[in-house]
Amino acid sequence: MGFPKGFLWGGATAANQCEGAWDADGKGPCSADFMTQGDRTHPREITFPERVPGKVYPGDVAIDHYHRYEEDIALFGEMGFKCYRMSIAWSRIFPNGDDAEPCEAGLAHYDAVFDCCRRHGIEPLVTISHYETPMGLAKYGSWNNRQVVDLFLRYCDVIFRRYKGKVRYWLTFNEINSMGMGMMSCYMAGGMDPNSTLQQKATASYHQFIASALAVQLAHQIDPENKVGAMYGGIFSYPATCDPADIMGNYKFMQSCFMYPDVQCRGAYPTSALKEYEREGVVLPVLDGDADILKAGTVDFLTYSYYFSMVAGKDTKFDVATGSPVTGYTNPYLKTTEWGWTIDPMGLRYTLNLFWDRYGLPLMVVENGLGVSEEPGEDGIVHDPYRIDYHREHIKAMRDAIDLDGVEMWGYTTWGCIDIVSAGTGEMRKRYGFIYVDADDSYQGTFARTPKDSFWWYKKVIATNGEDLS
Ligand code: BGP
Repeated sequence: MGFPKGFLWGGATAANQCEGAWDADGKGPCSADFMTQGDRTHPREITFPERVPGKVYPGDVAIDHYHRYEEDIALFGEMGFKCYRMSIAWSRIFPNGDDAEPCEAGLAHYDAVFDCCRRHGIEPLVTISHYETPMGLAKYGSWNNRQVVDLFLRYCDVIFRRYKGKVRYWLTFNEINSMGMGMMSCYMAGGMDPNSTLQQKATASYHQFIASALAVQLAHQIDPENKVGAMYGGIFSYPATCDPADIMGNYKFMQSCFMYPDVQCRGAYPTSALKEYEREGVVLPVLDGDADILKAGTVDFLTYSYYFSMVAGKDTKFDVATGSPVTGYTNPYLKTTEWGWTIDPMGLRYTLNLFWDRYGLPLMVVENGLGVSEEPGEDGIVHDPYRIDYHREHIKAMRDAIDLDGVEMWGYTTWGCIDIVSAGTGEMRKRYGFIYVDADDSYQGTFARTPKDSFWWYKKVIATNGEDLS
């Protein structure tokens, strides 16, 4: 009973949100390098192709993980992490995306990071593309252009060979469904023009699916030990009422979101998505042989981020033009965070069941956490019982899914295991970590790392393989 032996407990980050060193050692400009800071009410701005003097670009310094990874990974080791989900910055390996040769300094950096993980007994789980696209690819139209599939595959080929034996778990695209969502999302998901049309976003998604399927095959070919997963950005909704019209409205909304894991897990587009595209006049850029590529490149496991649940119904239209995930309903049964995200541990069990029943693939929750603005107390320590409660309830929900429902789970990596930049707002104040980082919203501070109370709690959870949640 309980979590299986070898369960991958750990935490997660993304290069653009923690590394900083945005132009160090040959790194080229990436999508994140043109995103300013926003806040709860003002979205981040995208200033590509310029960087505007005087604006805060949070990824420039972030938490300086690029230079402090040894200290950070040692702290993860101290917590007993079995797994560290991180991403490689593509623009450290191919600074412009289409360079003739990879950048040795970038490759050597991740060698050192993976070696450091191994020294601490930590299995790296590597996201190949996490909201960080070399902006040298913009001249191709980014993912609108099939050539970018080849450039991505070249990047994969280089990292799969270089890190063979050091990395065994890979995720192709972070929250691949972001491509179909709002303007900022398609920019984040693939360096796309934020004003991209539905046709362009559908084309870009199509190319990412092909790229992902080819990457799965390449990874297996280079090292049969490799396991490659999909990563879905956890949008889930409940029907607003039991009115059949609400049930159908919610179902249609979910169908449009599940198109992404459907393609990656089943190897083909669902008919509902094809019909929707047909109605909208979208034509997918299918080449001969593509159907076989998608079929042969299904993933080994499915991962997702889980922060909140939503409500949808008869008035919900998945706005295909803006792709906005706002459904028009709220859930009176759930409390929300400072940033307005519902807190719904049972929803986690629900979604684990849903995906297990739908695909029968092993699952990992690779992002989950509570973003809070918090300060250390007089003793210099952040006391965060709210974070402990949050994770305790979500861990119980996973345990129920495993014990009571028979769901197969490989692991759980909490989001922002150390405080990092918020992807949505660029704020530092939205903190998820078990480790406090002394940096403010202007990215000033000592950058000292201090364990919060939750650090010691999570350490105990891992040491007891999820038995002791007290
Ligand atoms: C996911 C992203 C992450 C991450 C997280 C939390 O969508 O994959 O990169 O940041 O959300 O969001 P935020 O940072 O906006 O709180």
